[in-house]
Amino acid sequence: MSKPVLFSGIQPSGDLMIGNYIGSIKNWVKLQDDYECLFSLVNMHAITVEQSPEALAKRSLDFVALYLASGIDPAKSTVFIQSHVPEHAELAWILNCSTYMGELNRMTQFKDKSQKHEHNINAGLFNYPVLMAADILLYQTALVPVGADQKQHLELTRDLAHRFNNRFERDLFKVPEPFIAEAIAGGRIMSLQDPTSKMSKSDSNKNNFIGLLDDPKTILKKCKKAMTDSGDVIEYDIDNKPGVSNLLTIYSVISGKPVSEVIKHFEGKMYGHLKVELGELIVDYLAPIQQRFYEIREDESHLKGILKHGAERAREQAQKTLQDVQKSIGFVLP
Ligand code: ATP
Ligand code: LTN
Repeated sequence: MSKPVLFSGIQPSGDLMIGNYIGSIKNWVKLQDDYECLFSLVNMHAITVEQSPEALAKRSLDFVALYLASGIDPAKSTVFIQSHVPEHAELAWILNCSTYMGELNRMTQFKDKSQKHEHNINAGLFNYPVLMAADILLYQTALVPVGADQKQHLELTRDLAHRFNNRFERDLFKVPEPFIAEAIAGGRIMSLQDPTSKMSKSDSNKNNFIGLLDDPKTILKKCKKAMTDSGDVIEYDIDNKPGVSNLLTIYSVISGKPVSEVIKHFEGKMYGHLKVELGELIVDYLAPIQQRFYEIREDESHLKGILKHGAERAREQAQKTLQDVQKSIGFVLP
């Protein structure tokens, strides 16, 4: 029997950071043996906010190289760039015509990003979740590993799948399940300087996140500067000590030890100890990933070969689903 399908994607915006790694990529690596995996670099999503063309192109290849450096194996998983598979845009249009404005108006990511980019509230930003639904539904995806911030988009994806299946009285789309990283309380790593908001790779203040490509000095500095709470006992208390709790969470995931064990390790120590040790832990953890990244990135034609092969593989399945949908809605096939 063939394995169930897993799909996930990251948009090439900002700097890939430890929150993306913990919330997403780390799980991808873990799941890639048990699922038929597709990992996409979703560049069509990234242009919903303004991007410099040169930076977007460079960053796209950097992110894919980081997928591979983190342990995604292109021999096992399909790795591709979203815009190489035009079926994503085609299905998105069809889904758009069955998505209600009211559904999209409710999306918190749209509200957040509209506030951040008030001079560029474009139709793409509004329709973003529909494109995401197309990404997922094209491949008859069973599982979508994402951070908790994407749960609402996943719910819309499921609603759209049900809507089409009911309307055409057949299983046009598999209804996907989200897979939210459980190791993190609330499914989100929080910003280092403002632990009540989510760590975000497009944050203009780079002290808010640890980039996967940050050098050791920068990592240590960012950890030392991280905002902690009043008091001096290292304990896990999301409501009253969000800063310390966030650092404990990151320490726990990166060390592979449960939070309770981490707290025991820091018994009687000060916040400063936690920050220094966390910095060192992250530096050591990222070192081999960074080394592999620079090796992979050096051979751009090899990287592009992997992406070409990935897009061809993805397209086979994408075309099948799209044709099925087109036939069902009454499009005459060529
Ligand atoms: P941006 O700031 O550029 O809008 P982002 O940092 O939210 O982006 P995305 O490309 O939207 O990153 O998300 C990539 C993946 O990383 C998604 O699965 C998302 O849920 C996950 N992710 C993003 N931020 C966090 C976080 N702070 N904690 C855990 N997972 C996260
Ligand atoms: N919307 C997601 C990125 C994304 C995605 C997807 C994730 C686009 N398409 C399909 C999983 C599956 C985000 O902002 N993190």
